Amino acid sequence: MALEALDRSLSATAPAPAPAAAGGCSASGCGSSSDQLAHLPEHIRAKVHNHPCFSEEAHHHYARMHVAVAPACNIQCHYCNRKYDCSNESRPGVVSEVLTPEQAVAKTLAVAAEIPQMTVLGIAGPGDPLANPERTLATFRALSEKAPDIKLCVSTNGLALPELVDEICEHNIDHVTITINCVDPEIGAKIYPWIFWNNRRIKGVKAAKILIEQQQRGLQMLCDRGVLVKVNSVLIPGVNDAHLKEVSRVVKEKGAFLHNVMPLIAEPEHGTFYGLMGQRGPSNEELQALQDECAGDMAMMRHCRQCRADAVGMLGEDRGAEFTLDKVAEMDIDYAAAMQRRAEVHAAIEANRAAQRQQRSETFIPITSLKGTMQRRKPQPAPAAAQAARFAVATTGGGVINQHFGHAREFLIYEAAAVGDDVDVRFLAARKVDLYCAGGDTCGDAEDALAKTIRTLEGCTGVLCSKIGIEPWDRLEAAGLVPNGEHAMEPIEDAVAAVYRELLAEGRLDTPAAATALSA
Ligand code: CLF
Ligand code: SF4
Repeated sequence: MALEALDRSLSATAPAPAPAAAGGCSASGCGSSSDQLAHLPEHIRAKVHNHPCFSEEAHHHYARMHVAVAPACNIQCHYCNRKYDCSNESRPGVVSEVLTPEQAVAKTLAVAAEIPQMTVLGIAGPGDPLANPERTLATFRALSEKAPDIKLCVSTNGLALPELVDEICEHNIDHVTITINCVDPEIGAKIYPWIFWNNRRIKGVKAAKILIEQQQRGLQMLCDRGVLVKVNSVLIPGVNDAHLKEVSRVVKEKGAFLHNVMPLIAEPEHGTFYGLMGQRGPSNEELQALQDECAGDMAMMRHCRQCRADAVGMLGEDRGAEFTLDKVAEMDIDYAAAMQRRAEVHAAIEANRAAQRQQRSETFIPITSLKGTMQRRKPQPAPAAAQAARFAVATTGGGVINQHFGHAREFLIYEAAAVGDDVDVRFLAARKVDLYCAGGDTCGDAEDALAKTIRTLEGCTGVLCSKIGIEPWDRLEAAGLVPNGEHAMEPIEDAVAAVYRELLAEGRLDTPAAATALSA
């Protein structure tokens, strides 16, 4: 691995500077979403602690990659065009390069050496991995021998699942995602026009009934064998939106670990049935409302990026272009040596996570003045029953605020709310934006991009980033958003709690933007 790659990953995960005084984020009230795994038994935590999809905290630190070895599919979804990747697990619109198992293994070893924080190899398309069992299982088999430190993960529509459960367990595939959009065949018939089953094409309600039965059987069998199952559901307004709470209840009862409700992506240019019929996807607010409703029944995933079937890197970034087949062929990988470096990087990441947890529990909230002079003051209790407010955060990972506003391709949305004397901070979603500033002479469309970004951040009260220019600062303020560049390299939840307290103390949460957040 190139030394600078190791340096980059280590510096990205270096412990955040510890504040100088004591007080306590927990003690002073930062209810962190990062402690979401604390209640789980040790053996489950060990399985998910470095899986960026199964653990929200892990996604700040660890990366995943997909290898596109599975071209065929055994069903048709109305939101899928076979020219594109399987949209059960990846967004439509980009075709993947289909790999042989051998090519997939070579690529995985190359990525593991170059991106040591990559911990999970997933197969998620471009068709259905279990409709291509030989290619999928051959890839997993080779990787479990050659790269035993990488977790294996597969995503499926579930039709072929029950018959393959034993092999999945044999290959140490500890994480399985099943896309379950319904448990009612009448609703299923509106989503799936046909399935291919026992060498026959079956249509309508009968097809949906078989698919649902197979999905539920497969889910139960995996849970009975201790495999962690995540259920993905595509939220299709007017089709299954009122039904997904029931789906959540049923899959939780069977033992699913996590439910990931994803928005339908349907554009006419994708050529899908829904896209051509004008079926709309949900708004951010509709998606979040449904996730909140389902959350009463089970743990929800909210940080999904609907990534490509050949995605490489941290969630939200795509480094696939660095690992095309020709580039991989030129790399000389010593995987034994790479494993040593991977272990060092993982140890550094875990030390960083431990330091952040410690900081959350021991330090007071740092407060900075809007003029930029660092000040500290004792934590001030938030008034009881104060309102919730949302904040958009620019980060490249590591769990800290470390990205320039103009370089952000996405913002993480957090909600802060006073609960008694504490401030509870929870992660809500990731929202993609166009790059506002690419540097040099490429900011020609910056005006437009900024206007779009501001629209994307609708409902937020403030924006936290490591730095921000004067012009976007003014534009954000004019749009009713509070920009803040004062918390660079601080843990996200601490910084959000600090800004929330500051605005609350100054009586600035009664702005229209804050009101929008509350009414959403
Ligand atoms: Fe890939 Fe999926 Fe495994 Fe993750 S993705 S197979 S569970 S390693 Fe993750 Fe991407 Fe969302 Fe999938 S962010 S689309 S949930
Ligand atoms: Fe497309 Fe995936 Fe559905 Fe198959 S399961 S039709 S590849 S979205």
